[in-house]
Amino acid sequence: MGKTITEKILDEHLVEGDLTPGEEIGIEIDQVLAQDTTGTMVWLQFEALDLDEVQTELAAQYCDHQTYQFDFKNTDDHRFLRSAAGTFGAHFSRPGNGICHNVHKENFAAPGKTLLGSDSHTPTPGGLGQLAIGAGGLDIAVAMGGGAYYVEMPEIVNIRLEGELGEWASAKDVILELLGRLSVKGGVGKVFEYTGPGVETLSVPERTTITNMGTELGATSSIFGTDERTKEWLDEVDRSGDYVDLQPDADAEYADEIVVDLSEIEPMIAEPSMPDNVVPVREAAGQSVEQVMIGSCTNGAYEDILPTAKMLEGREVNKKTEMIIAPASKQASEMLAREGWTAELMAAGVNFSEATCGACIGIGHVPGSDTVSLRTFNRNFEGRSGIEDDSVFLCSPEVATAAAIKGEIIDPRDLADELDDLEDPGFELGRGYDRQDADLIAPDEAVDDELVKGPNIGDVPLKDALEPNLDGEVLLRMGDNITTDHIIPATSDILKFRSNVPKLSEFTLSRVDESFAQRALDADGGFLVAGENYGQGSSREHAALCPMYLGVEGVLAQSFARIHKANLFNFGLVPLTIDEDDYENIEQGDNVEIVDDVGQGVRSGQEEFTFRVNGEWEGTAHLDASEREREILAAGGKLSWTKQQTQGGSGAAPADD
Ligand code: MIC
Ligand code: SF4
Repeated sequence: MGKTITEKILDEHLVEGDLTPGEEIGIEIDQVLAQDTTGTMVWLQFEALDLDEVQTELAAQYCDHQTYQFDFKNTDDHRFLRSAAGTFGAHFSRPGNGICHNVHKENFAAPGKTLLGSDSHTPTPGGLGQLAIGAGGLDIAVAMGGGAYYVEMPEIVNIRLEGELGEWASAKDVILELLGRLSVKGGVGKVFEYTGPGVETLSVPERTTITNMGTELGATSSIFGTDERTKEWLDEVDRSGDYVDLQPDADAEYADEIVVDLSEIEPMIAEPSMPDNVVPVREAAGQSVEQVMIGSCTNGAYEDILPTAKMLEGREVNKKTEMIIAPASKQASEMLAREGWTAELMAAGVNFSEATCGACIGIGHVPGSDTVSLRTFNRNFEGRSGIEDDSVFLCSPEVATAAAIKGEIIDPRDLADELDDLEDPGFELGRGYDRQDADLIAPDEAVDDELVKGPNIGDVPLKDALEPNLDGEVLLRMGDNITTDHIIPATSDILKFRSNVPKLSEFTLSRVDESFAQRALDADGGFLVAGENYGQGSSREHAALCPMYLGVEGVLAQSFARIHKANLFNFGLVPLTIDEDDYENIEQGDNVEIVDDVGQGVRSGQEEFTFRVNGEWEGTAHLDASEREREILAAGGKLSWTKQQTQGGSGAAPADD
């Protein structure tokens, strides 16, 4: 039987299991990446595992999320990260050099290789044929130590692209269209593989916009094959030697096929406050816009900013709108500056930010009260921009720029009718990419050889082995699609504590209920209850680590997002699924007792557990876990388990051992 692109790469990297969807597989990881707000935990855990040298072909540590260093704690984190990269053998990208996914794409991403990253948008370089997966920091630390990465073998879905994008339609509209069709949980347990005649009409930066935002579908990863367009990109970034041919076999079998006719795609927009809240721009037209932002790992590349520059040439940003461009990499800023576009854009009324994630997680450029902000980003979860009740729309650079010119949401095709000299800027691949040597420190150029820890950098908390009895209060009952931004927000006032779990824990679920952290501590144990897709969004393991620190023992939810569920296992919290009726009947404050011996049940492979609520009624909860995940739970988390394994001779042992 023929193979898909994903199966070909997985086959080459498989160290455990077989490629049966739904079964756990272990794969060898070639490259890893970490960013500043997850990276500190990665290296603290690397250290706690007694590992002393990176074992993967390549590891890269980026400083990209909080580059403004509002607080010495951020600066200390960056200083620590440089020292860790130097000490253990990773590349270091300095604060301001750009967003991990973009700098990685420009400098290191390679077709056919596996990449694991402590950021949920790690699948970005799937656009050039790399199989890239986001994971929690502890999984990154273990992979960097040479351990395999374990994941449920996904179903491979063929997204067949036909036709060619029409005027004013862009790659962002393609992924928004898919989000509208499939929803934020439509990709859970899946890899989306893009095939068909439409693929060759898209260049690598357009493809990476699509693969980047596959994360919003909940997908394990998204990938394109390689072709002349991949060669063209690798030539531009001076890495043509990294090219390998990657195409699905003609008789490859897919679990499903979704056809997208590119010629029918029109400008789309995601309305507040979910990325799948998608409508054609014309349906949202007329709303006044106070802020427009171009940037983020989705649409902050040189190729995303160029259309804006062309549209604004000889024009001005509307007087009632503020427009900010945050290039995704310093490379993009530099190219725009060299070509004179920066000056043009400034003259048109645009402000530039440094190359950072920043505003995407509420750091800077927080929208005003009751105002509309249009962003080319990938997430618009409520409050993520830094203000509660925000009104953030997601769209392409063309749609965002049209709104900046008009001062209100407008389909760029309609704006082009109004202004007869406005033309579709089209797509143009950047020329003159140059390796960012000044801001990248290679392992052999390291300037540190020991860890430097500021006073805010704490230890990694550990949990005891799993108790036989789980019994406690429902500390919080939540609805569907609770994001990791709800569990541990990422705004600057909170982000500075990512290396200090006791302090960070005080903010746990504060966006849902301010009293939560104190109540959890007082209750000395208990449960969280949620609806569908609990923990969607970020890879931040703090969303499991902090509840664990506060004494939460388990989560009862209708379903879980992939990375968050893995993080719950990694920190010893039991993720149990319950059906809708039981979910409806449980109330906050109820007492839940797992009737079975959990410690023994987890170890012995038991899948169904009876739980009793207030001693009055009983329900059934399911534990969907591999043998390895059960061992991890029983040990109280992956750190303790890996140490036990390493002492016993496996665990973080090299994948090819
Ligand atoms: C995000 O987009 O939510 C983040 C901030 O990049 C996170 C990582 C983090 O929380 O540090 C992600 O996507 O994994
Ligand atoms: Fe940064 Fe936003 Fe991309 Fe996350 S989604 S990596 S915060 S730009």
